Amino acid sequence: MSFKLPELNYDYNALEPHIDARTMEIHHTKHHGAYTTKLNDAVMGTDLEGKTIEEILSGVSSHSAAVRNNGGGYYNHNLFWEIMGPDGGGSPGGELAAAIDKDFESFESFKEVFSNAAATRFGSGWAWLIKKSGGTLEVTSTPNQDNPLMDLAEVKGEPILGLDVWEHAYYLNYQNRRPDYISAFWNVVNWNEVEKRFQK
Ligand code: MN3
Repeated sequence: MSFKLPELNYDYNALEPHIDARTMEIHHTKHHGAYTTKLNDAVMGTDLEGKTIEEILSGVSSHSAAVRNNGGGYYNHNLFWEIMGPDGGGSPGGELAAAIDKDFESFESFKEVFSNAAATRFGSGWAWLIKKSGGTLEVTSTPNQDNPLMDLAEVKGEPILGLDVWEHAYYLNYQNRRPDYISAFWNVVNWNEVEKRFQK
C-alpha cells in the first residue's frame, strides 16, 4: 500500500478571491503531489511500510529527514484542504465555540493569537490550533513541514486547524503580504470540519 494524493472536495477556483485557482492547483498537484511521492519513496522497503501517517509522525525523531519533511508535508496538506471550503468563514458554533471562549476569552482574541502565530513564524512553516491531551485548546506554530503530532514538536497535540504560511501558499496573489493572506484565510475556514476534529 502507499499514500495517495487526495482529491479536493471543491474546485481550484472555489476559494477565490481569497485564495486564487492557480495557487490552489500548483499547491495541490505540484507541492502536495511531490510530498506524497517522496514520502512513498522514503517509506518503501522500510519497516514503516503499512503504517498510518499518524503512526509514522508520532515516532518521527527516529526516522530520516525525508520521512520527517515529506510525511509532515503529506499530513499537513491533507488537513489544510479539508479545513477550508467555499462556504467557509464566519465563526464556529456549539462546543468548539464554548471551548475557544474558555481558553482564549473570545473568538476575536483567538483569531488574534492565531494570526499572530502565523505572521511571526519565521521563514516557512505552519500555524496550528491544537487540542491537547487534557482537552484544552492551544495555538502553536512549527517550522518547515513539522506538526504537533510529531514526537519532536515543542508543543504537542491533535491539530484541528492549520494554516500553511510557506510562500508557495500565497506568493502568486499576495507576494510578500503574508498578513493579507492570513486575514483572507478566515473567509474560507470550514468550521464544521474543525468542529468535527475537535469532537474526535
Ligand atoms: Mn504548502
